[in-house]
Amino acid sequence: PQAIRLSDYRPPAFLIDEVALTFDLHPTATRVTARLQVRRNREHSEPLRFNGERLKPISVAIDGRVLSDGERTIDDEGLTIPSAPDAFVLETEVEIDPENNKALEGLYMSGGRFCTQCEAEGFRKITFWPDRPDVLSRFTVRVEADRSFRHLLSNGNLIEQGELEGGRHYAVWNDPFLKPSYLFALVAGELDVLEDSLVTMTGRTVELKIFVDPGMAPRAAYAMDALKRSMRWDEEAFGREYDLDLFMIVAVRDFNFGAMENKGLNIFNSSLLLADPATATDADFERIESVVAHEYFHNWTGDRITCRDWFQLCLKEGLTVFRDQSFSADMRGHAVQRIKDVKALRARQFAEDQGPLAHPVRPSSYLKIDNFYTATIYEKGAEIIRMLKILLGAEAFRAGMDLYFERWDGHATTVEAFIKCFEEASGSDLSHFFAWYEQAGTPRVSLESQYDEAAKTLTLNFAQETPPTPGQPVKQALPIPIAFGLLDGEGRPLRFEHDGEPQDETVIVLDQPQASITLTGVDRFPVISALRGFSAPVVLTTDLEPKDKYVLLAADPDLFNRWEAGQELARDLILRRAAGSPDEVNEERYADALGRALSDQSADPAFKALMLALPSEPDLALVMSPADPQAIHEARDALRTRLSVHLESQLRELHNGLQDLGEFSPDAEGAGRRALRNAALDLLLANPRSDNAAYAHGHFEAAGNMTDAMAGLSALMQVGGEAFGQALADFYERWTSEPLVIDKWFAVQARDPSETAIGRVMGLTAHPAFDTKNPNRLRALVSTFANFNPARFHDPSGAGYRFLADQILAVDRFNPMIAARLVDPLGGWRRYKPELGALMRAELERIAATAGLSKNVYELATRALA
Ligand code: HT7
Ligand code: ZN
Repeated sequence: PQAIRLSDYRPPAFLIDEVALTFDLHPTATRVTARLQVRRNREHSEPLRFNGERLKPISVAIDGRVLSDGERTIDDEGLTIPSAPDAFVLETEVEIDPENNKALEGLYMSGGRFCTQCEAEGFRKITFWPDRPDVLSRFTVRVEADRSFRHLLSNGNLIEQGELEGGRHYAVWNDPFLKPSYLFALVAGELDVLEDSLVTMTGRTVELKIFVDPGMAPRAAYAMDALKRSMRWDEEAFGREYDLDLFMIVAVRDFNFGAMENKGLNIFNSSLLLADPATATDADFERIESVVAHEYFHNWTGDRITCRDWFQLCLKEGLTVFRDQSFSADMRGHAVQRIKDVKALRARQFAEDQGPLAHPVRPSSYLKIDNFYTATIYEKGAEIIRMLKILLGAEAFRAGMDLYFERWDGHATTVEAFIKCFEEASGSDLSHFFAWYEQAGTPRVSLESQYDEAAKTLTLNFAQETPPTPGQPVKQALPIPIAFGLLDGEGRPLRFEHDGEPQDETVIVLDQPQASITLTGVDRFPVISALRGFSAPVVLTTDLEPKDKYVLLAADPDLFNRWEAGQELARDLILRRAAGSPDEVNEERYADALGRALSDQSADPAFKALMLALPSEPDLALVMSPADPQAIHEARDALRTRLSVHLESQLRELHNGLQDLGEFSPDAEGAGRRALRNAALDLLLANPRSDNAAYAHGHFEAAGNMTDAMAGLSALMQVGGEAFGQALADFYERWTSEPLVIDKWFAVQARDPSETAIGRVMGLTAHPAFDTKNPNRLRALVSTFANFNPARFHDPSGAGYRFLADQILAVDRFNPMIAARLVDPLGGWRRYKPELGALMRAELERIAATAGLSKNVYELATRALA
């Protein structure tokens, strides 16, 4: 297959100003008629080539005249008209089969309803079109269907509706805003609707509608609340007002991704929209809030201003993740949110950067763009925006954003054009900063310090280096903002002077391979708190000793670094154990320090819950070379047991004292208390006391909400045996008719690290409720197993790898996008013990050698092997 390169970008040969689409909906034979106002873009004599896949052509006409076979050709990839006029009306009619579309791209059916997913290249499966984001058009859409499909929805405003003969009806929608084809959406079906409204900053009333499965409207209340808060926040934080008079969201159960920002008609995976305390956990509520915000924020960063080409994907995704993270921080607390965001970044993006699939935030070539919806584009893309704000300051950052909105509204643009707005608004030269978009890999920053007691000076010596990544053997130094402050040995903030200015905290920009700075007026021996708030996406190593880290853990006013110090101490203890030399003295010391952190009455419970969780096994695997997942699992478990025994009475007190007394509230405060209580339970269960099974069972039985029920089930998983088996059976019976809860039932079993679990996971693929065609169900079992159960996925027998490869090959036959997303856990094979790495590699080779593989899986499997 042919790679697509950024350097080959050419403006579109033809533009479409207006389009009128008519959908005559039938599950297996839908007719799509398109009437396009086409014009040649600038002077050239190229033929017209429009994309089109899996379309059954019925007719093609120009200015009312049907073209003969000789005047146009249609192949697997689209329509070619060798000699087209400069401006004309193109009319096409095609037939498509939504019912049998299991790739879930284009127009397909989910739960008996029609719905669409067009990003990135799904529109070409609906009609002939130049399916690229820089062709912006005004859409009018007529939808006709049997009356049993009660709601007929598309983008924009409803301008007409009525009845037709033969039990059918229709609706006509017009979207006044220019948009690319990937933002097109259509939904038709029997749905319930939750309605509300919001008065915008200029006093306009916007109708808000959330469409869900019949009977589910009450479960959309939290999403509606999150939507209204997001709309208000975007007005206040960025001055952005919603533009149409109607904003709709539809929930569907079969969806390849989380959600989609189609103009005025967002489509959501139901798992990211429906929630009530009985069926959803706090983590679900939190995720719903952030994804509702994310998709809403795309209205300006994605829809009103879109990407010129798919290489610019981070222009909308990185920026919108930054916006949703900022919103969540305002809703739920800045420190806790930052810790969660960094945990996710390290787990997904740092891992990606260390493996064969590492790529720049703005890549320069791809085979299938679907494979580039990665943590690098999204999460590292957001980190770049965050650094931009740190470097320029909040005011200049906002001025740059304002200029971007003003200059590029209604256009498809590039990352260069975006950065230029900040250069102009701030008067800074950001040419060096641009390397963050073009260079892959996670910079390693080291910091060594020397304190001169007589002179009261502190010298900080920094060095940076980025390891090579595929295709980029040589790296340049990047501008890295490092926020830092000082504490004294007692944990009191220590003032210092930098460039003659007295400071509590400052930011320096490290833009050379090495740099040295000297602080003056440092009165006492300092403990350095560096990279505060994780001011840059780098791996920092310092010459801090454990005693310094204990100071930070106890007292750093920067809560991110307080948490980070605890993680580093725990990580080193686990790695010592994994290497066979446990440091029992420091383990006790760590347990004491953790105990003190837990008894700090002024600390937020959500923060304490994060302090209580040890680094995850996949995170530990990233810092062990070569990685030995079994040794990590055992060592981590052993430290947990020690902590559990040491902190037993405190953990029980927390567990007993934090019970929900009043009504359930999904807000940050209620969720924080439950998080701490359940983290205490989780750690308690690491103590092999015989009465713990009953304790966990008591928690499970008493649970009044899904957060506590799942915590109870996970605790019973640690107990295993009959206690876990019975709880699983009861849980299944109680929730059989709730697909989103049954997904959790599959996921908890997929996480079970006990030795018999692998057989159970394989057996679950034959369970009547398992359905590979439903991405949520598949992810719940297969993806959870491969990503969150390292002890069993990396089973020395290779059975875990074989299982994953079998699933990839089976799913690839009907849903390549989802199959490709499963390849990643095998991709890191070089980082593991040679005997494991060889088994992983063998499975990748088996996949790559399979005939008829999709481009999606082929690209990832071959890149992983290269
Ligand atoms: N912009 C959306 C991306 C998306 C997507 C991409 C490929 C295949 C299916 C998809 N569904 C949604 C989601 C977002 O980032 O907001
Ligand atoms: Zn997005």
